[in-house]
Amino acid sequence: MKKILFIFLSLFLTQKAFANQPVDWQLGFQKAASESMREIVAFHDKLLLPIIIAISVFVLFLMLYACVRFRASANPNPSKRTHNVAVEVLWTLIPCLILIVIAVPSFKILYKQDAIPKADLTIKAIGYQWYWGYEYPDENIIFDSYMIEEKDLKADQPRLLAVDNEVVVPVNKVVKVLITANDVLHAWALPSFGVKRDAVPGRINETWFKAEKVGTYYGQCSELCGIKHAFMPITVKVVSEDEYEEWLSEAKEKFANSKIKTDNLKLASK
Ligand SMILES: [Cu+2]
Repeated sequence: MKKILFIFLSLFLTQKAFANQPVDWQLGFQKAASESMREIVAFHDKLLLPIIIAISVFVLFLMLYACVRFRASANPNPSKRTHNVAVEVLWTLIPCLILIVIAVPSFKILYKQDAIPKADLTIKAIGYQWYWGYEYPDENIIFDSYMIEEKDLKADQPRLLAVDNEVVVPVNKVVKVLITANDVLHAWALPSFGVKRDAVPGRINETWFKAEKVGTYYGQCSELCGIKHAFMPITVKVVSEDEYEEWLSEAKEKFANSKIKTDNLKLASK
């Protein structure tokens, strides 16, 4: 009994805060943490997957049927038929109809993601070779976010995903993300929020998310951007509003230095 209690307690105690990252042998999507991602997952699971399975099964059945029904031994004199109007109309029309059935809900989700609701806060992500820089323009916070090397990882930090300075955002708030790059194309992607946008030098792309659960979420640069493309992960920490305020006041002090440094650099390069 004691043992069971111990196992139960240890299971309970080791449960970490909600974290989303790829897991071994994962087949599907990461768990959704925003409405937008929930819709994407539902679209995939309830519409795309059944259609794909139905088409695959149907084609497999046709192939097996043709192999057996029209085998050489049963058909010593092969048929000379080359056209069948009815079949040709059907195999053009049915795929068109299937595409329309897929397109309607797909466009609905796309347009919903495209319209940014009134933002509660704005962050700017800048892709560099090979790390991400972040700005909170309204709070005057600027910092860089580097991947933590494998030898420096702490116990709860996932390899190739954890960074030194995480993006921190409050839960249940609309976060607008401005995305750009300084050198080559990068892409800011966070699977749990259903967010992926190219970071293009000289241009600012926009996206948004509203995280519904407190936790740590991991993403990666999703545009081949050079030799260390795999080593510029994205970590977003979603916290309660109080914790966010606390972080803000700390961050304003912690990153004040780097702001001055960047400003000096800008001045020096002029
Ligand atoms: Cu990149």
